[in-house]
Amino acid sequence: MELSKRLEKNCNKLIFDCSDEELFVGILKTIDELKSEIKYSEGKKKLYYVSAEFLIGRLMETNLINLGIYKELREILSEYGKDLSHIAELEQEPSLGNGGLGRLASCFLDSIAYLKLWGDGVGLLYHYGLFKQVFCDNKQCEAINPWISGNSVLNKTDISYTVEVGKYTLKSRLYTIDIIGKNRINKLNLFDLESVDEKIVKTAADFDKKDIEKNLTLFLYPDDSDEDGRKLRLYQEYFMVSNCARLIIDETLRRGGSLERLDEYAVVQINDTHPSLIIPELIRLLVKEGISMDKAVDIVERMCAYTNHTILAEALEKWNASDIETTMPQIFEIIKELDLLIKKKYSDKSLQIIDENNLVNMARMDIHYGFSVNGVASLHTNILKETELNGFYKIYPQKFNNKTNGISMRRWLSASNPQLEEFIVSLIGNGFRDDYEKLKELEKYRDDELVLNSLLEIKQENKKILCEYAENKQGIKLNPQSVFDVQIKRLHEYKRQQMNVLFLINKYLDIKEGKLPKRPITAIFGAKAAAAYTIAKDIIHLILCMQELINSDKTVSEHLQIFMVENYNVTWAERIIPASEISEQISLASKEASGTGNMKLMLNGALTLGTLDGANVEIANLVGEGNIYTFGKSSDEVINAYKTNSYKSQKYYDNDPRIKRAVDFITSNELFALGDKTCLKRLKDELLNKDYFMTFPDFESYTIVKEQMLSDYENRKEWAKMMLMNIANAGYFSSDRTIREYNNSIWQI
Ligand code: 26V
Repeated sequence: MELSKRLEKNCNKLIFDCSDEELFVGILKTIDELKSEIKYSEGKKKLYYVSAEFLIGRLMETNLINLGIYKELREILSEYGKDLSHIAELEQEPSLGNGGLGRLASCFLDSIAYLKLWGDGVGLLYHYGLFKQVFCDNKQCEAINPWISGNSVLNKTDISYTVEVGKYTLKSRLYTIDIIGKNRINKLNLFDLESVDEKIVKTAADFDKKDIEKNLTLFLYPDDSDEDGRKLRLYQEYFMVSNCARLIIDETLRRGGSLERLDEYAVVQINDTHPSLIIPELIRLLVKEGISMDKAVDIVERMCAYTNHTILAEALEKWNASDIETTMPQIFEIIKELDLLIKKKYSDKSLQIIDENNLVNMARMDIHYGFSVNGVASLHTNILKETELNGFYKIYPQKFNNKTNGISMRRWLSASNPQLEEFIVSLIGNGFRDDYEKLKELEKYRDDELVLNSLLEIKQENKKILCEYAENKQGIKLNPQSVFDVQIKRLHEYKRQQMNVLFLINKYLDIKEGKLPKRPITAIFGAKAAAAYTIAKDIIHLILCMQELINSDKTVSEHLQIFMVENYNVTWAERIIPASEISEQISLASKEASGTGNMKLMLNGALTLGTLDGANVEIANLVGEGNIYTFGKSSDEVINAYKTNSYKSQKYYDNDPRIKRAVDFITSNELFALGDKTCLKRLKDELLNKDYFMTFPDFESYTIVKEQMLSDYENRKEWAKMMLMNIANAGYFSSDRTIREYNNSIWQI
């Protein structure tokens, strides 16, 4: 049936007469119909991608793209004066993730389905997910984020398991979200607790942490600064993997597979350590089915692969053995046995699962009892092999491999920047959709003035769209003629948003002294800080105070604006990224495992201002030195500085007047008048006495390179050429490439 007729049938009305809400429902029905017409076969081996987070974003537009009707529908609607992107705005964004790790999992699900591989995601259905960020008195406050009500992407299934854990008997319920690929539909399986009770939540995160039978699937990453909070997280992790293990076993048996050869039917990708308990749980279930312990260990070892996403010690999960013992004794017995086998074999204490402090090291269990360990960018994998996990690399060199992250081009180009995609198609055809490295063909237009001008025009259009969106959402008027300089990512000291603010403070003071930038600058931030992460919240406070100071000072705001978006999420990212011009990737070298925002921004024609960290290194290699702005200490220098404990921040403060001037301003009367003295003083003290992530040593080179970039921006033709080179070389970062690599070398489905 013709698409417009089908839509009218599903809306029960002529398109012209429909409201956006009616069209929204009609489009969902149309998607459901088309989905049900897709025929595909399953296969023998299936992938289970287990993850605590899936930051899926809205689904309508990517579903339409993957069904191949996005463009047609957009055109039909616009004939009737309707705007598909306005209609898509009606979808409530699911709140099931936090940052890069969760967004990566979602890009992977998209590519797995697009490449027609049989692989599902498995996680939890958090009713309130991560908190909603609201700004009050220039601070981040956390509010609950009820996203499920009326959400139509969730399908309730009749699958339910009874999970016995310690003194509890918990009943689960499986909900699924369809992941539409090219002629294939996979699922995101989200387990909920049947007895969960939203009513126990009073305000934001104020709820009884001990009431596991009611709270288990309410929040993602509940505060773990006390024992009850830690136990709740443990229960969540166990609930997730116990359900997943049951699902794997049931699905395998249903298609006639045998548990003795489970590894031929299922492969499990453990996304960071949150799902690591799947290893002892699968072993426990197999033993329960009559398989010997040795055999069960062997089967599970051939099924499980682990991805490491960080080297930050505080983010590598270690659980108190006594907490595991009291909350889940059956699992603890198995972990103890697994640990004993290792202790018998190796005397090296750094290899033990249960260490001398009686902590259970989840990553160590994954490495010993899985067949693959991968890092997420080449520098990161090398650091794992050479330093952090060197002891493991020595005994299992064959297990280690790199899988440089990728992004879904359907979402980060087709859906979020259709103007750019259409322009690319007009230049090189659409063959790149099956192999994004073909974007390289764009390089032949590097001296074509018409093409370069069009790139600048598309960017300008996208900047205007963002300005409108920002004004509607937050009532702020941005200047589309200014340079859009963007830092969007979780707030963490290692990502160094504080370095960016120190630069902006100096810029503010320069302007006050009459030193004006050639062109106005708009600094855009998007970031949530973990609720209990004090210094990260102080950095947000500083950004918001500076935003207020500047925006209420007309003489400055003509030249410099700061805009921090409230509740940064996938939907915001989809608006900001196409409009970005400078991509701030300024983590302390060695600390950012990969980054994926860096890839999205380059694909959309922003130029990277970055340290040689994570995937920035690979971006630099691909685009070549002339098309990226790098600065700062190398990862070797940083690793060495930590080893020798040689860094003292005070010295830099004393010797560099620009550092002193910016840092002192944090506690100036101007900012004290707008902010909280305690927070601002604490932040200044932290920088002066600690600065653990070495902001000061990189500050001078950051300032020089950023100024160079701002001055180069004025040569519009050369800038456009660099934009083109970035877009043309972004194809390597397609998650289709990453998934092909995972499948070829790890999953083999
Ligand atoms: C988590 C936590 C939680 C407790 C407070 C400190 C802290 C610090 C870092 C983390 C991150 C956990 C893992 C993670 O999200 N890693 C990100 O994974 C992305 C996808 O591979 C990658 O692009 C990012 O570089 C990496 O930070």
